[in-house]
Amino acid sequence: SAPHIKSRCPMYPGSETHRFPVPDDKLKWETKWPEYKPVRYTAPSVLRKPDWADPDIGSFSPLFNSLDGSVDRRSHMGVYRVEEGKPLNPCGRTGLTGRGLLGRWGPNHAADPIVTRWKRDSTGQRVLNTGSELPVLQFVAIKRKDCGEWAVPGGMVDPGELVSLTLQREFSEEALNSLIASPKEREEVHDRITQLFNSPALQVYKGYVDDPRNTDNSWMETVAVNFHDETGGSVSELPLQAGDDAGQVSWVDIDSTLSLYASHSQFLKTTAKERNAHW
Ligand code: RP5
Ligand code: MG
Ligand code: MG
Repeated sequence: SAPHIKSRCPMYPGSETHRFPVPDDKLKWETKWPEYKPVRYTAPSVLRKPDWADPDIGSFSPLFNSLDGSVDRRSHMGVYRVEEGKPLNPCGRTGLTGRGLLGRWGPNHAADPIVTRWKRDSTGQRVLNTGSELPVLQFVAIKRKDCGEWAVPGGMVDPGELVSLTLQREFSEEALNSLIASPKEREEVHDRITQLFNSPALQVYKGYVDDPRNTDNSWMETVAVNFHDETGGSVSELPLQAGDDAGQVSWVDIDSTLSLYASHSQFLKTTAKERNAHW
């Protein structure tokens, strides 16, 4: 897999903790590096033992690389190494051990719904990019409250939850604010969104996410799926409203200059290419 970069960001998010700097040639666990002295950090919010987090290793030995009760500890990247009872990041060193802000030892599974429509002018015609002469796609983006970066409205797969449900649930919570709408509104929105999320979709990515929260022992993985409103009559008309961990929500034009959270722009590149849209 490609070398992770954001997983080596100098300051660990939401903390005053500096990662031990890891150069590209020292990423791999197979590369001997006796001088490697990663910092240990697990956020107070995780140590407080919320229901979404594992206990600390020692008192607890989960079934790594398998389905552990309802918690899926298998990686999309294949079998990962476990050393001294701790799982090792499949993309190599990050400069920090422990779990940081992540709840699970090993893979932390998320799902990313990429909802798209064609950009249209006031007469309803699809807008072409003047350079590539290809139609411009737009996707529903949220501004994350934790870091202020724009992102796909993704979220964690609950234990035992089907990924198809996570995709729809997270989109509804973060981009439609289903958490506060009136029961009648909620039903209308729910019906329309259920239709879109049950229409033929395109899986654009499955695997490791280069997320700034990753550590040597805990990392994000995702399944990113594109749901496309071809005619503009479906989700395009729904009122977007930011909710949960989203501060803002907006339709955003897709192109190669997008700077997004984690490795999300990579998912959009695949989406644009697959849909024959401008990138
Ligand atoms: C990213 O974090 C995933 O791609 C997904 O978008 C997101 C899930 O975490 P939360 O939004 O729940 O913080 O790595
Ligand atoms: Mg969420
Ligand atoms: Mg989220």
